[in-house]
Amino acid sequence: MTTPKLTIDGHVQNQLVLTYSELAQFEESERVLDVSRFHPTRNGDGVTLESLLSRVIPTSEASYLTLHATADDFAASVPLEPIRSEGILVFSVDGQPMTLEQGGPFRFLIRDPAACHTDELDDCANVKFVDRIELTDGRGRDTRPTDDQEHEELHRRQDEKPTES
Ligand SMILES: Nc1nc2c(c(=O)[nH]1)N[C@H]1C(S)=C(S)[C@@H](COP(=O)(O)O)O[C@H]1N2
Ligand SMILES: [Mo]
Repeated sequence: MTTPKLTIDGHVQNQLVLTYSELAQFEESERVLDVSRFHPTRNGDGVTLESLLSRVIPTSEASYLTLHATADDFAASVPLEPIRSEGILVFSVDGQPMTLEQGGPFRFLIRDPAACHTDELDDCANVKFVDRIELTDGRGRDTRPTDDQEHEELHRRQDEKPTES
């Protein structure tokens, strides 16, 4: 099996490719332990979005954070400024790499998301299986549902195929 990698690219000074073991070596102050404190139904440990951004250094053109999940062809694009202090990248559960069933190997989380499709920073932007974080000039790819019906359909599809969703 190949080692899962997370690419951070787009409008950045230094593109970066990270693995679980590299993320596990981040400084204590960059870590976010036990995300169930923010989301009772979710768990695991991560690092702050800010710690990732400080390594890639977004350029002045970067205004959106576009999160890509190749595994199920899902994407969400959120404005960079408000997400900076709110974003977490979860990569570990119980000291082990986060599994696909848990939404891993990498999962984006917003500390305090709005209800689904009520805001740009909503629960639907908590992208699972993220393999690429792209800094974009304006809004990038976004496949999030835009109304209740689309949202229900997406969740129905995920429930039918739990390991792929
Ligand atoms: N890759 C991927 N991430 C995704 C989705 C998806 O279909 N694919 N659904 C989103 C939606 S609509 C919601 S509400 C949350 C649900 O997260 P949960 O399963 O942890 O409750 O994940 C989001 N992240
Ligand atoms: Mo959602």
